[in-house]
Amino acid sequence: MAKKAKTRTVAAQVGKGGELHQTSADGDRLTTNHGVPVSDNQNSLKAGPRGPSLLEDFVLREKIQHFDHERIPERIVHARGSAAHGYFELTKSLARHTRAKILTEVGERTEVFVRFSTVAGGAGSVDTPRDVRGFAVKLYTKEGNWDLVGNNIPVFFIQDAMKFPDLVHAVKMEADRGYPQAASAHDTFWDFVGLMPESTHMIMWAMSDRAIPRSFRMMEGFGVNTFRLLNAKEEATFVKFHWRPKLGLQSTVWDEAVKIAGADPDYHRRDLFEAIEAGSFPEWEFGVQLLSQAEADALPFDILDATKVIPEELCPIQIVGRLVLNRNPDNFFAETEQAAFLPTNMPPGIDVSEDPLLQGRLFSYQDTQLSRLGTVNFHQIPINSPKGCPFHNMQRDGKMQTMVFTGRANYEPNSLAENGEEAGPREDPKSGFRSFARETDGAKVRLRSESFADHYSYARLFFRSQSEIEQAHLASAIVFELSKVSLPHIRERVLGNLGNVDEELAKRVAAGLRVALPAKSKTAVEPIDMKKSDGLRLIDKYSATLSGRKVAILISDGADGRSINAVRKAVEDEGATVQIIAPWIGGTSLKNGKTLEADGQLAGSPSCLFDAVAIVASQKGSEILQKDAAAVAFVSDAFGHLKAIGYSEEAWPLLEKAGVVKDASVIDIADPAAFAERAKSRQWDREPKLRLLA
Ligand code: HDE
Repeated sequence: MAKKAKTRTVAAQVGKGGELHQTSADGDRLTTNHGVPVSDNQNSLKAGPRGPSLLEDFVLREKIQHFDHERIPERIVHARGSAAHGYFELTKSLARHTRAKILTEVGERTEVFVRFSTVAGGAGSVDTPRDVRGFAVKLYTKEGNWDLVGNNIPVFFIQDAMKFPDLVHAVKMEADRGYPQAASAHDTFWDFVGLMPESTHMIMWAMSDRAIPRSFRMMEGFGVNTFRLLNAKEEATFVKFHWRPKLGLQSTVWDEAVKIAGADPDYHRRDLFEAIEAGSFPEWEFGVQLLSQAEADALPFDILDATKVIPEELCPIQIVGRLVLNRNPDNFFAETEQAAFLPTNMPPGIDVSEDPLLQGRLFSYQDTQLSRLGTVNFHQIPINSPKGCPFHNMQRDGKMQTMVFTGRANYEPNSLAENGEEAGPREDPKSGFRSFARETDGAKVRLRSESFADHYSYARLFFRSQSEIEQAHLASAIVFELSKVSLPHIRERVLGNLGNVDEELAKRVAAGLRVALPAKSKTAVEPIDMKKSDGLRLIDKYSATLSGRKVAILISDGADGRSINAVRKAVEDEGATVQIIAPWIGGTSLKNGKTLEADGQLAGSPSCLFDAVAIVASQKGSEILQKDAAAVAFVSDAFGHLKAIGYSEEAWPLLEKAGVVKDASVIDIADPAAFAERAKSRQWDREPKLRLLA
């Protein structure tokens, strides 16, 4: 009997966002893109069974041609990224400052799409290079999309958009050799940096552990540029936007980041996807720093200068909302790849400032979509369309026009309605977007304002505000990067600039490189000493928690199942997920004769992929593990990456072979709760004993 054909209509496949959804289960019959049923999807049309293929074969040609064009140009920066859907909810109204509904309607949930990214690497590059991370949020508000396209570092390398192409050329693969991929540790980047002292503050952040995050879920986000809020009376307030992760901040250590890159190039992508699949939804608080014009004028820097932060001590961050990511994209290409974030997307009540970096961004993002997505109609791609409200205007036609506009009126004003009035949408002076009526004066000039001239005070503030271990990481990161620079004069120039930040820092870096310390470089403005800001630290912001973290239990044949379960329970109770790692994926024979399947095979699951590890082995099992370099490295890396290591007594010889020295985070799992407690943090005081830091 013939199978009953599915009768799903196109309408039934329309998704929430208006997009056409199709799963491979839709429809029983394979067709061409134009609906012609296909009789054979295995063989091309040939002149005889062994003959050449025929040009006539439109089925083959259509299939291959579509495939040939599957890729679109990757983003020129931020090409490597991962995204998720979720919602934003306002918890405190900012009605005094803005008329934007998204910031005044408390409790309303607004759909969002958030894309995290690295900056320098290509779309296929690894997730854990030392790099800034993008934190781009598209909020589908009732008054149009609001794209808050930020980073995980609150400042930027340059002050004026004019320098952006130079910066990006310098950091990307070098022009002649096409490498290094996704790395700032090379001549051209540090050449640019040395010649552009305004980048020094950002360099401090980029060389700090912020640039090697543990997870997208454990990063802060910043709008970076200064924006304005506008209230109903057209009064303006300067605003800086912040996202703060509920899981706390956390980074990797550099050696760990390097090893993760090999062990799992998709480390952050997988982490985000798996967390959401498991129902562990990442969440951020949404905060604002608000400043009046007078308060901005009183700052020791220009609020339009994106190379400066406003220390929290000067202007506290008010938490006014939250962001939750609770749904993975259905299709990476359709959503994550085609998402187009535009800093020009702002609802009425939010406006830009004159920050010359932001001003350039207002052009660039719209423009780049034309080469990436190929048409002015990219706003019709479902991920980019407003979902919180309709959109209407008289723009028509263009490549890939998917809308069928009806009626004669495609211009405004017109009088084509039946009653002789105007047909179609009209401007709304009251609720429409209005720019802040800022007075402008002065001559048209190509100048950098004098108020942008201090390039070192904030770099100094940042460095001096860091804890000892963070300063050591920062100095060591610069040593690492400059060690990859081959031209001595480039290193020298950077060292000369560092002298203006902090003489001690410059000395430490020079000593780490074993080169002579040059004289300080000349400055446009003598840096000043500012009051230290604890808010600029990172490690202090780590939460001691296992929530959202991963613990590995490495087991051997003959391991005690009760011990394994006790460790598992102790860390799971604290919110961690557990993976059993063993030399064999198929099954390890436990002491009680039962078999336990592993979640990961040892050689493919090194300890760098976990936040803490426990080794539960029998004596014999431990002897076998000691002969396996992967097992020894599993332990020695966990130790080197300052992680808690739990061990069964029989496993101790393996730890010894791996060079483990007992400290507060090396714990006998006879006390699983103690292990779970230590697993919540890193053992920072171990580091100076096992790593040469600058
Ligand atoms: Fe971007 N940036 N950018 N940028 N940027 C792009 O837009 C640009 C800057 C940021 O997940 C591009 O759609 C200029 C600062 C993120 O799709 C491009 C300048 C900040 C993303 C572009 C800056 C950012 C981008 C490339 C200096 C933090 C990824 C593809 C004036 C506030 C968005 C695209 C996503 C992407 C231009 C500086 C963040 C070329 C000209 C500062 C998170 O248009």
